[in-house]
Parts: sequence; C-alpha cells; structure tokens
Amino acid sequence: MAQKLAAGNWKMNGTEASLAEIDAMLAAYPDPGCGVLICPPATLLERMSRRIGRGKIATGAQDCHMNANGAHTGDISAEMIKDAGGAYAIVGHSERRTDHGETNEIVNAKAQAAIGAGLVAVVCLGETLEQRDAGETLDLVGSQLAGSIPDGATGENLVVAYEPVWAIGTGRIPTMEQIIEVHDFMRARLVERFGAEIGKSISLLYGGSVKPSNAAEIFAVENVDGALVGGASLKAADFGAIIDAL
Ligand code: G2H
Repeated sequence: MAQKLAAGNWKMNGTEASLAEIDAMLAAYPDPGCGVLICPPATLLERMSRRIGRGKIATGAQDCHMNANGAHTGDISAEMIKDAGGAYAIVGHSERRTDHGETNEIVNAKAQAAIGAGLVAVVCLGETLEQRDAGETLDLVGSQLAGSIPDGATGENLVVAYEPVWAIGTGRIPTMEQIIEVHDFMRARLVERFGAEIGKSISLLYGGSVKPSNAAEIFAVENVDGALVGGASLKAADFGAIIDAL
C-alpha cells in the first residue's frame, strides 16, 4: 500500500521571512494524517530542517547532482542534502529537464545518487501539450518511467510524480479521465517491472496546478497517492487545505 504524501515544491521562492509559513504549518499539523514534505530552495533547506526538527514534516531538495562531490560549480550532492537535514530529493522536474537539458539518463543517475545516499527520490515526468495533442502521452510517460527510474527502486526510496507540463503553473488541470489513464498506466508499468508488492507500494503523485479547490477530486482517483504542489504550497493555509483533502 503506497504512502499518502502531500509534497510542496517551493521552486525559486522563499527567504528567511517565508519560514513563518513553516511555523504556521507545524502549529496546525503537529501530527498530519499523511506524509508531508516541503522542498524549499537549497538556501533554506538547512534552516527549514532545523526549524521543523524531528517532527512529522519532512524536508527535501528540488534537485541533486549525480556525483557525491567534485568540481561542479553551483550544484549540491545527495550527501549534502542529507547533511542539511533533507530526506527527499526531487529529480527530473520538467523545469530542470527544459532549463538544464536533463535527459532520462541524467535523471536516472541523479535518482540513483539520491537513493544511494539514503534519500527518497521523487522522480518527475509528464508530457508537453504538443505530445498530448499528438496522442503520445502514454508512450512518453512509459519511456520516461523506464529511463528515469533506476533498478532497485522500492516504495521506501522512490516516489513518482506525474506532472503534465501544460498543467504546471497554468491553472489548467487534466480531466479526471486523463489522470486516471496515466496513473493506472504508471502503476501497471511499475508492477510489471518491480513486481506487485513493490510496484503497488510506490507513491504516485499528481502535480500541476493543484490547489485547495481541486485537490479532493484529484485525490479521489484510485492510483493518485498525493500531490506535488508548487504555487499552492507557499502559503500554510492553502497547503494545509490540500493536506486536509488527502
Ligand atoms: C508543478 C507544480 C509543482 P504548480 O511544477 O511541482 O507546480 O502546482 O505551481 O503547478
């Protein structure tokens, strides 16, 4: 049985003042009934992790390098994320695939590095509008799943987030039928590759314009185990309403 998870991706947002939102979250959700994860920018990861302490809310990074250390200016490694108190690393977000040319092979290596360091890798994938209109969604999702997820993945070290690129930050979400189709497909492919026990234990998140007003409908889908939330994770009240819906 996959863990229910509400994950916040702050993207390139947040400074010291934003930590007040964490205080509000901790006060409102000392013991949330599902997994809760917040991935702030790297500059806030250690501060946020300390602020949260050993509570029930986890922190993570929005990316990690595939190598443990070395001459990689501007990058951070999985070990560094762990050292800063993070327990998760998002890898392969479409903004990184687009802005930084990250291929499935690179995402796979990053996920391996995260898992090797003891983190949970949150592997993101999803089609562009052109790919959806061309009827290529399942082919694309299938090849991203096969290429980006390393061998040895389990429900303890891997989360998969389906984020249709055209739904990210646009306010548009797919129809429930479209979400059902892709999530059922991903579950079937994971079961095929890793076996029923592991395949069914991997949390499948939906991401892309999730907000309090649409969360409950999305969470009612059988193979949706939670959400990866961008804009609506920045405010404790909005993210809290999404946690409540899960
Ligand atoms: C998709 C999502 C978070 P938003 O990128 O990963 O962002 O909820 O703002 O669409």
